Amino acid sequence: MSATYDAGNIQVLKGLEAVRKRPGMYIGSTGPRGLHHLVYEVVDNSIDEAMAGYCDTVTVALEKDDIVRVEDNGRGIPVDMHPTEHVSALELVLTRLHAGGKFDKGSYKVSGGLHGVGVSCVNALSTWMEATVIRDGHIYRQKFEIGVPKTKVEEIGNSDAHGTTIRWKADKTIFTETTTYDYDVLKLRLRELAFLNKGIVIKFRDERLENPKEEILKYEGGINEFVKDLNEGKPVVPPEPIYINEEKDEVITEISIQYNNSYSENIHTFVNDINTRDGGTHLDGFKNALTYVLNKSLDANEKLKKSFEKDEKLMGEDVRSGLTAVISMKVPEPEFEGQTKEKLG
Ligand code: 0RA
Repeated sequence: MSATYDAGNIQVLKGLEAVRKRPGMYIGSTGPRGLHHLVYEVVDNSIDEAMAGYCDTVTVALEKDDIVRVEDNGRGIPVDMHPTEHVSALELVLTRLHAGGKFDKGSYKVSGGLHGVGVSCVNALSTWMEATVIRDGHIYRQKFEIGVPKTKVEEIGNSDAHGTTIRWKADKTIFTETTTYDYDVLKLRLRELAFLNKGIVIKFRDERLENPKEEILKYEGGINEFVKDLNEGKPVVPPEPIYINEEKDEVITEISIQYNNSYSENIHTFVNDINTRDGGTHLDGFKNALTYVLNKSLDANEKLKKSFEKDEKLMGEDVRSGLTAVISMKVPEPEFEGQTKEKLG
């Protein structure tokens, strides 16, 4: 590593220091939620690479000693020197706040979403991190401690494969409550990601066990399978969920709906794979459209109209009773609102 502390270098150290000083600001908490969030941050990058069409498999492994490994078979983070920053692209991604692979404009990379802070924050909050990149016939590695590079990018071998592997150990002095990952908590989110990104293969491994276990999360049916899973065990209409997939003005909208025999409303909305728990314009639009469309078709159905009073209309609550729906949108630059940034503006 260069021993000269130029302005850029000092900025990086200041950035890392800010993250370590107020970790909650970046990852929400330093409790178990924040700890698990580290995994989501790193996995997000590999999912983006998959969604861009460059990889099909992401492996998440819980190793002994509270170490996590996230591996993908994508292009590999570039290791060449950045023309003006005088460090490798890999080092930039791993040390600069908000340099999280946002090279390709026009991708649906999460920006300003719930945390969405990038792998550099995970690096800053880790006792150590190790990045391995395979590309252009070579295997490269760089090591870090609490976010600071401990080696340059080193060529450590040859391979004709390609991909990126990030390993890290969360810092016990930051995550004072626990640094042990809960398999079931992580599985829930990884499964959700597999539903939301159909066809992607997520291999989830627990290598802490005497006999390591591996589960493969893969849903060719995408959010349709999500809805079927939510309706599991209940009588449903129609037998297969109704599926809508539209792209307009660079916004992709995917909707899957199916009724069950309950009276409850069960709508899950996502923007760029982030659960918009507080809803937003997409949910409002969907609800209005559903009520409008069903009233339209009621209007056009003389037979059905007989069981209604004159001018009687279906209310929103009526058409959503027993409804299970998943709405997943991909938006280039979404604006999130509210306390927890879980509402789409
Ligand atoms: C920007 C450019 C290129 C790859 C990536 C980002 C990339 C980032 C991550 C993070 C985890 N896995 C990743 N895989 C790829 C490649 C640009 C090129 O090769 O032309």
